[in-house]
Amino acid sequence: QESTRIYTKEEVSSHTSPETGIWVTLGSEVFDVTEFVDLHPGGPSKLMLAAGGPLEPFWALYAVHNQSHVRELLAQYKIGELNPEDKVAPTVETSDPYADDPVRHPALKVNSQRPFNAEPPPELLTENYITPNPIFFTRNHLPVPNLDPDTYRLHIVGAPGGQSLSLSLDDLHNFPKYEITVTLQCAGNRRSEMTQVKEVKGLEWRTGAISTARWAGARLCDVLAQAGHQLCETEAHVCFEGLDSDPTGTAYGASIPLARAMDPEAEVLLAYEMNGQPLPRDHGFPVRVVVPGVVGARHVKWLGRVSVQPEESYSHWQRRDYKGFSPSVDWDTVDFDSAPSIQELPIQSAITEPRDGETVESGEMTIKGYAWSGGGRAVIRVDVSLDGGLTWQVAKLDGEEQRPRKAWAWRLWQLQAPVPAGQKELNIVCKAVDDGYNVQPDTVAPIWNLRGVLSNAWHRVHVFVAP
Ligand code: HEM
Ligand code: MTE
Ligand code: MO
Repeated sequence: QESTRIYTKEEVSSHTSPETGIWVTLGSEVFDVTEFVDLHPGGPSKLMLAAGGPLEPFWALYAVHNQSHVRELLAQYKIGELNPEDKVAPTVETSDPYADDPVRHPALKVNSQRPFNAEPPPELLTENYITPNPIFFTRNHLPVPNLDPDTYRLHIVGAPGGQSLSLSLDDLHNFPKYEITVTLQCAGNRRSEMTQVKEVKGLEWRTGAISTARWAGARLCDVLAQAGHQLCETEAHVCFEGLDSDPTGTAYGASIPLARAMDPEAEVLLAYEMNGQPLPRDHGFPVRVVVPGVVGARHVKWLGRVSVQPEESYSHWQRRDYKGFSPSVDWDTVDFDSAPSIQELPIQSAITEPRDGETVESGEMTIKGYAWSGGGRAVIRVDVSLDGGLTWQVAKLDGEEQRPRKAWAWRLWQLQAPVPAGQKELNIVCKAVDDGYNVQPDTVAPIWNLRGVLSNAWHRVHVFVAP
């Protein structure tokens, strides 16, 4: 018969390093998570904050842990129970760091409340070519900072021989103003389809982690030039830091290659307006980076600091996340240094109407969706099938014309088609082609990856036909 090992709080608190083993508690249970630390999807440094003590105050910040798969994972590391006499001191009443988050639109489908992550429902997403600000998808990793526009300063670290800048909002407005239409897509868009193949770690985005706005602001190349930066022969990166930070004071960060930042044709913006309005708080008020054609993760919000460095940002989100791997790589074999950070995204399209499982009337039907490709590549065609991919019809592209090599924004598309007679069910499929003739893979399994990013297989919805 097994007897449960009992530990005191003091014993637990002395296990905070790889040498002693790393222990944590949840409720009255004790866990040795030494082996898990380097595998933690949120990064080892975050997990280490809880080493030697209770997880509760930290997990209160990151509701992503309130899932059965996380509890099951933790259970594997259980080594015993806390001494019942050794009363767990009531943890310091942590005031809710999210209490000051903005009020959100009720139409948003919330994937996580704290931090806030939400997507517009598909039928609203393609209602407008420009996504209205209140329903633009939101991907936050941390509480939304509340920044005072009057005292806000953007720090630009100067080049050797140049000068560092501390720019107020007025200073930024004094640079020439550019306005461009750019689609932002999260690397995790359509992750839920990957989850159906095999579990992945990440938010369950459906087709709505993508939206389009008109962004206005100063060009990053103009601001960098004023700080003395120029394109150099050696590889260099522009690192961005947000003013949102976690309990350790670590800010959200990311970087892009200097070559893209300095290229006027790449149109990278320090944006202070979204669809003619000051940026909403959720989208980076007062200033964010907009990197056309590049994955959402590099469009750093609440921008505080810009520097040019010989290497990519050391941020967790640049180095330990937002990378793609072979389907057979798992959390115990992954080597994050072996893959490049995601920058440009592959060709993508999805059906927004009708919805999966819907019943459509016989006669004529309308199929709607979006299509977009990274790196400024234009969408040249969207093919739609009503019979699971046996035969195809070409959809009509709507929305703004795309500029060659600067196709930063999506095309919406639609197809009016007669519902094939005598069918009780339809398997509707869409796939897009960009101007490099890149196509989407037909199924998701061969592109499955442990983080569930780059999910761009043919999009399929199954509908019933009303008798
Ligand atoms: C994500 C487990 C401790 C912060 C996750 C996920 C798992 C996990 C399984 C991925 C969940 C999903 O996306 O479905 C654990 C375990 C812990 C632990 C077993 C303790 C032994 C902590 C601590 C912190 C933390 C102490 C913060 C101080 C995070 C964050 C993410 C995360 C921020 C989300 C990463 C992202 O998607 O951006 N954790 N965690 N975790 N964890 Fe933990
Ligand atoms: N910038 C900061 N400072 N903090 C963040 O959490 N999330 C990134 C990026 N910029 C993030 C950030 C990610 S992963 C995405 S997809 C986009 O912001 C989402 O931008 P949105 O919320 O305006 O749609
Ligand atoms: Mo993202």
